[in-house]
Parts: sequence; C-alpha cells; structure tokens
Amino acid sequence: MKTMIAFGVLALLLVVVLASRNIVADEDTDQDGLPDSWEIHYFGDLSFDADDDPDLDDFTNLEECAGGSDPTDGTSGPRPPVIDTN
Ligand SMILES: [Ca+2]
Ligand SMILES: [Ca+2]
Ligand SMILES: [Ca+2]
Repeated sequence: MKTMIAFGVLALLLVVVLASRNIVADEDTDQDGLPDSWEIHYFGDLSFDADDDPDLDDFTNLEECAGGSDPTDGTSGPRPPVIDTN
C-alpha cells in the first residue's frame, strides 16, 4: 500500500514538473505577444509592448521580434530599407 502511495506521489510530482516546464517554454508573463526572454535580452525588463518602437525605425517590437532584428538598433530592421528609385 505504501508503495502505491509513493508511486502516486511520484507521478503527481512528474506532472507538476512537466506542466511548469511548459509554462516556462511559453513565457510571456505580461501577455504582450513578445517572449519574455526576448524582451529581457534586448531591454532588460518587460516594460515595452508589441506595438512600441523604441529605436524609431518604423518597425514595431513585434515586427522586429518576428523578423529577428534588433529592436534597440535603428539601423537593424526585419526587412531591408525601401529604396526610392524615382
Ligand atoms: Ca512578454
Ligand atoms: Ca523598432
Ligand atoms: Ca530595429
């Protein structure tokens, strides 16, 4: 009987550990659409939102995140700048 309880406790612990790992993988605790790890990497905190453009390059943080560019560098954008040939 004690063995059954021990197995039950182990199984419960496993479920809790797996569930918490999933939460960490999807971390967006401020729910702004930007992964927290990305925000911490570039800004050091979660103060900016997806629609913000702190480097003023006309790309929102969401666009820079999706495009893999630097949201703190105005010369780094998800697409090459449009060159007006007219
Ligand atoms: Ca976030
Ligand atoms: Ca920007
Ligand atoms: Ca940028």
